[in-house]
Amino acid sequence: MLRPPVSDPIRAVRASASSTWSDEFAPAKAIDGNQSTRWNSAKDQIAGAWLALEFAQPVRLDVLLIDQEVQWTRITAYALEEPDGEGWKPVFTGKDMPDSAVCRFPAVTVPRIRIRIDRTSGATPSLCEVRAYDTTAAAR
Ligand SMILES: [Ca+2]
Repeated sequence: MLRPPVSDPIRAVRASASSTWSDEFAPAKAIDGNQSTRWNSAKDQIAGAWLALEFAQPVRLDVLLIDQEVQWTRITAYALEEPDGEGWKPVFTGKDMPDSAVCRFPAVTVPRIRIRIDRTSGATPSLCEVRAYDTTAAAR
């Protein structure tokens, strides 16, 4: 199993989300390098909630590390999606996300990627940190 750091994370320049609980839980809190800050979706938004990472230009990546907040709830069904025309298509689907998820998928070159939450164990989803990696770079 991959453990970080295998390489430096690919820096996301911006994070956006389907909704936000409050300014304290803004999307940028999921890419600020601080495990004690987090994004949380708006009250009552669970299925269909998403958080997207945006890059300065298209980047190649094949791993996403996701640290979720588990004090109140756990994400029990989710997908990672790449842009597809005007929409999105999944590159990875997962169930019962651990505290720190290592999501590996066939490498994609994309300007953005998003985590779509389909279900949780109860409350709204919350992500402390999300980091993208290209673990194929060392092999090239
Ligand atoms: Ca954070």
